[in-house]
Amino acid sequence: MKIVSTRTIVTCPGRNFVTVKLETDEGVWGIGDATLNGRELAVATMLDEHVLPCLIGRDPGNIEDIWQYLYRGVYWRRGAVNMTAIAAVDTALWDIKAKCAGMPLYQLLGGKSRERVLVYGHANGRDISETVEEVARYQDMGYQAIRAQTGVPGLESTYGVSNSRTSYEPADAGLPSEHVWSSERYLNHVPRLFERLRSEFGDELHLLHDVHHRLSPIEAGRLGKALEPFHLFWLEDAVAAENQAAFRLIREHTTTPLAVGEVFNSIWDCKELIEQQLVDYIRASVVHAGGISHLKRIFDFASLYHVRSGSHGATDLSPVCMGAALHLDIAIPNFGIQEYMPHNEQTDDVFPHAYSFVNGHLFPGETAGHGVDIDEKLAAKFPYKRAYLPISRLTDGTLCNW
Ligand code: GCO
Ligand code: MG
Repeated sequence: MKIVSTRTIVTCPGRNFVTVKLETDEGVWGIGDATLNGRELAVATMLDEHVLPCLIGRDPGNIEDIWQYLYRGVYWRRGAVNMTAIAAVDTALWDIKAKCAGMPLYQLLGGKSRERVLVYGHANGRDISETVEEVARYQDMGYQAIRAQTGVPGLESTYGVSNSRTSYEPADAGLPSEHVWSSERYLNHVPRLFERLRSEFGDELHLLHDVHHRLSPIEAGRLGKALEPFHLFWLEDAVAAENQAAFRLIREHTTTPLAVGEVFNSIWDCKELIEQQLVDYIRASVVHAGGISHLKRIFDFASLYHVRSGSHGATDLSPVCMGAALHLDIAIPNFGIQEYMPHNEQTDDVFPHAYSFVNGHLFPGETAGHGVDIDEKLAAKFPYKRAYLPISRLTDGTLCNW
């Protein structure tokens, strides 16, 4: 079998998505997600100009060799744009292989290690009472794990919290918006939220919280310690993780479980964190960490050190990434949890998919391949719109981590 045609499809059914489609001489095709929020066309250009032309005539069955060809063969390694492009090709190749085998992808990854995939949803409120209402609403929808975020008094807006009570979407049209951040105000406020949530909802519900890389290691230690009585499932992205050793300081101060990795794109970004057991969950995703092949390598490595998976699943990752992630989630031994933010209706129409949500869990479905397709005609009706993630500044104007 040979790859005979390739293309990149950019569409914006509410937000931008980039998709790779590979077609073979036997009429089987596969698709992969190539979306990198705020830098979408960089990946599309990388694919169109540099990656996809090298695939014509290759046997799509040689997934590992094609991965190595695109990674080692180009001299310039790693990087979000590069690894997202490789991820898209890898995901499309696994889709083709599973379709040829007539099996859902998880069968090729070793079969099911569990019956269903535990997911967490997002409850956000402008203040604590609104977050409490939202957590109750998510519980009513069947969620057994809920990420809780709240607005911080004195700060006009906070990441993760929509000002309009619609579902949260950080990317802005036009140039990036700028938000003001104060770690001190945040640190004083967040423990109050979780104290209230435990008193309202009891001990059983899994509660998670995302810090979005905002704190210093010692501040993160303080937060983890303050949250210990409310036993979080995890505290996410407490600090930026370029300096992996920084997590040691957090660990020295708290037993709150730590999660990190949504901006990682390679096993080398997680190596020290995993090997030294500085985190409990690794949150890398299929689309940003080199595809099914590389993410499985990361999770297998993590399994040696009691680190479990918790893949990023925000709405800026397309349904193609979600579909592929679910096959990995159901197959690997060290699955932890999967993030799930449902896409809007238009996105679901552009990307018909086999996965389904039932009672706090996702099921990948039994369709051959990863179970997600793209309606190209419909996709063409939603042209690309430039959008950026916001910028964050301290009260004195100093730029800080988004
Ligand atoms: C999450 C993430 C998102 C990111 C977004 C950036 O945990 O889901 O932190 O909220 O901000 O995916 O592209
Ligand atoms: Mg996050």
